Amino acid sequence: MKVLLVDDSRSARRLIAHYLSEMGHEAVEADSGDAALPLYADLEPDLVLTDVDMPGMNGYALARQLRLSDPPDTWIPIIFLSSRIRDEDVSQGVDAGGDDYLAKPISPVVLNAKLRAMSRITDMRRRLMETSQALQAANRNLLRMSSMDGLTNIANRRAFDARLRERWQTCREAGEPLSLILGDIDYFKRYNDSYGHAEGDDCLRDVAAALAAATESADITARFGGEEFAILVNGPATTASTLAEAALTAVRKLNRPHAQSQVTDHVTMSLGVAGCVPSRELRPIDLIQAADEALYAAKGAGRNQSIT
Ligand code: GH3
Ligand code: MG
Ligand code: MG
Ligand code: MG
Repeated sequence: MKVLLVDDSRSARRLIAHYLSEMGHEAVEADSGDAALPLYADLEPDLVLTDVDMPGMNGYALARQLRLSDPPDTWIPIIFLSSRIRDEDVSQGVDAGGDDYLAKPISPVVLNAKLRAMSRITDMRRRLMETSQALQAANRNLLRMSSMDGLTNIANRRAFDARLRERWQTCREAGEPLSLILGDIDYFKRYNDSYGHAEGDDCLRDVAAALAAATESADITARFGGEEFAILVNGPATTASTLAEAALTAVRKLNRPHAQSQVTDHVTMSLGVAGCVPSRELRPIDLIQAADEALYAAKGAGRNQSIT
């Protein structure tokens, strides 16, 4: 262990430093509380051994300062050394942030035992912190994954539904318009039939990436279902229409062959756009239904287009 040893008495420091090095620990010495503070910050010791009675900042004040300077989830053991150990001293030492009290003159056997006890706790703490950090990272990862579509790597239906509820509420309170684009790939069943399901998956990934890139200004672009996509837009239907045209163009520009399509010989998409100002009389499902009706109309009007 790296031990910060604070004592105004040079002879006391020498003796304890000698004990510490015999026990295989590294001692860094400070002759006052004021000298100890910057050392503590620089060295990041594993443990602090401090005298109580010192000119200037005494051991208790030092302990309080150290605890204040520590980030919330760190804990470096502080052990007081004093020839004066009354019950109140021990109590005061603990209140100042200390963990134990050792009587001077120091017994090397007791000192060694206390250091072993403290290092047992710090080791356990370190392991717990590592486990907790690993769990937090895993949790963040799970959270991210639970809102992402596994095939296309864009937002999934769950994330879309949650976002729609959020935006609906906010727009309703602010009296602002909210719009939705629903898109569906044209003749995708035929695509699967002629190119195979794996190629179909690849097509979905390409279309999703093209849509996401073309609709970066949207609130969220998500895979809504099999080969259907939903794009939520903060603004009126006219804004969403412009974005839908951009999405349409982006999919066309993929130039992905689709020999069995009845529209062109490349993969295309149909889009339906709807907008509203959310109110008490309306529900999010009404916006979805309106966009779905527009999409149905786009399909009926020959596909490869967007209808508002
Ligand atoms: P329309 O132009 O009217 O939309 O015709 P369509 O063939 O695209 O419509 P339909 O809903 O009949 O077919 C959708 C197809 O999408 C059927 C299904 O096999 C396919 N599909 C849905 N999810 C996936 C997927 O994850 N991967 C692949 N490869 N195909 C999928
Ligand atoms: Mg002293
Ligand atoms: Mg469909
Ligand atoms: Mg389709």
